[in-house]
Order: sequence, then structure tokens, then C-alpha cells
Amino acid sequence: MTPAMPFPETLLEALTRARHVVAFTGAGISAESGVPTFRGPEGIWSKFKPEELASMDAFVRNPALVWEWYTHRKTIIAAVQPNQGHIALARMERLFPRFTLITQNIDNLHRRAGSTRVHELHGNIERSYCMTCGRPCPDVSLSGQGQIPRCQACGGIIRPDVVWFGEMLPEDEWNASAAAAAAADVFFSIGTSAVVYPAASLPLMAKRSGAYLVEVNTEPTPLSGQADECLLGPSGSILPSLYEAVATRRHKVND
Ligand code: BV8
Ligand code: ZN
Repeated sequence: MTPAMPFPETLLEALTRARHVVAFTGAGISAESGVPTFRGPEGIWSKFKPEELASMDAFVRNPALVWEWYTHRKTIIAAVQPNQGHIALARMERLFPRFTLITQNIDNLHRRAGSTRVHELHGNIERSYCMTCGRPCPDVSLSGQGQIPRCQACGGIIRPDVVWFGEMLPEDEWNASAAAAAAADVFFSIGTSAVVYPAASLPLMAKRSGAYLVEVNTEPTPLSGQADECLLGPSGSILPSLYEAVATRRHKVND
């Protein structure tokens, strides 16, 4: 049983009355599973600059280095499990009349935790495709000899199905996420440094449309000053406690 944390009454009241709740997540929600974040001290980017790896230029210049980095990350992700934060969000799907999950993460941990409706703004590392014929190529990695994966059908170069810097976000995922932000009664920004656009504009889009904006993070971010509530701490502890507190109240109110 997760120890109940004292949550602000305003937050519990907003969640008890809420019809549409949106959760927007970043690398921080997967940190407690053992997936390195991007900008933390142990963050992936601390060893590389984003443009060195997660961009088309980097891939054209040095596809083997980029594939080596994604193969390394796929190996890490395959070995970890969703944590209590992912699981609490999966359970929230059944707690509110409408619950939308939007993630910047490419690690697929939300789905593995049981979330069924996930908007992946930056793609999914478990998917790849041929840059020449577009054919999806499931589960490819750099070969042992450092050969970059090539399409069986046309010999084209295969790339990870993720959104690189300078690339557009998938239109349908973006449109659905922007619509959810505009309709949210409560919008959670969880485990994100809120610096990568256009994803980072979603929390303020929600607030401008009247949502109650809640940040869950182990440290302040550029968004903190605009949030109605800042819950400071690990999402793996805060989210399960919050779920328990709200589930109890909603059952009392709705029974
Ligand atoms: C686009 C997929 C253009 C790949 C990623 C100048 C100003 C404004 C914008 C720009 C600019 N220059 C360039 C841009 C645009 C650029 C951008 O925003 N750059 C930033 C860096 C300034 N954006 C783009 O290029 C986007 N595309 O703009 O298109 C365009 C426009 C028109 C027409 C054509 C083109 C595409 C961006 C997508 C890039 N791809 N990922 C991959 O993963 O390999 S971004 C990458 O960063 C991940 O998706 C990651 O999720 C995302 C954001 O990082 P976070 O998730 O926030 O992770 P981070 O480590 O930063 O933070 C973790 C947080 O968790 C921390 O706050 C930490 O405190 C907290 N935390 C840690 N542990 C816990 C915790 N919280 C709770 N509990 C814990 N236990
Ligand atoms: Zn092909």
C-alpha cells in the first residue's frame, strides 16, 4: 500500500470533479525504471549534444554512430520494467470519464504498463522503417560487425521511427494532443524539463484553455512558475499516492 501523501485540497477537489484529465510525460517518468534521462547529470545528452545524435544531419554524416546509440538505448529499454508511476497512469485511464496520455518518450513503457491510448509525440524506438521504400522494419539494430541495418526488400537504409531535431512531429498525434490539452480540466506535466518544442507548449496551451496545471518533477523547471500545483518528488511515489487519494474520494462522491 503506497503511503498517502498530504495533497493540497484544491488539487484533490479538482481531480474529484474532473471529467477530462491529461497526463503529459517526459524522460523523468522512466528514470526510476533505470532509463537515463536526457538532461540530468547522468543524462544521455551529457555525453553527446542532441544535434550530434538525434538529427537527420547526424544520421547522414555518421549512421553507424547514431545506430550504435539507439542500439545501446534499445538494450537498456529491453532490460527494464515499467515503474509504479507508469502503472498509476495506466490505472487512471479507468478512474476518469476521459483520460489522455501524451508522451515525449520513445521507450514504450506506458504501453507495457497497461496504458491503451498513448499519443507518442516523438515516435517509438521499437519501430524502424526503410528510408527508401518506407517499409516498416520491426526490431532492427546495429549488427555485431557495426553494419547499419538495410531493407530486405530494396536495400535502402533503415532508420529508427523517432522524431529527430528539426523534424516535424506526427501530425495526427500532435493534433490529438493539442485538442486534448485544449479540453483538459486537469493537465499533468510529469518528468519533463519542458524545453523541447513544440511538445513543451502543450502545458501552457492547456492552462490558457482553463485547465488546472499540475507539475510532477524532482526539481523546478521553466514551467513551474506557471503551474497551479508543483508536486516536488519522484513520479514513482507521487503518482500511486495521488491515484489512491483520488480513487477513494471519487468512489465516495460517485457511490
Ligand atoms: C521541430 C526523440 C521544426 C529522439 C526527441 C530554439 C527555440 C525553440 C525551439 C527550438 C530552438 N531550436 C530548435 C528548436 C526546435 C527543437 C527544440 O525544441 N530544441 C530545444 C532543445 C531548444 N525542436 C525540434 O526540433 C522538434 N521539431 O521543431 O520541427 C519544424 C517546424 C516546422 C517545419 C519543419 C520542422 C522535434 C523535437 C523532438 C526531438 N526528439 N526525442 C530520441 O529520443 O532519441 S527530444 C527528447 O527530449 C526526448 O523526446 C525527450 O523526451 C525530450 C524532452 O526531454 P525530457 O523528456 O523533458 O527529458 P529531460 O531529461 O530533458 O528532463 C527529464 C526531467 O525529468 C527533468 O526535469 C528531471 O528533473 C525530471 N526527473 C528526473 N527523474 C524524475 C523526474 N521527474 C519525476 N520523477 C523522477 N523520478
Ligand atoms: Zn526499402
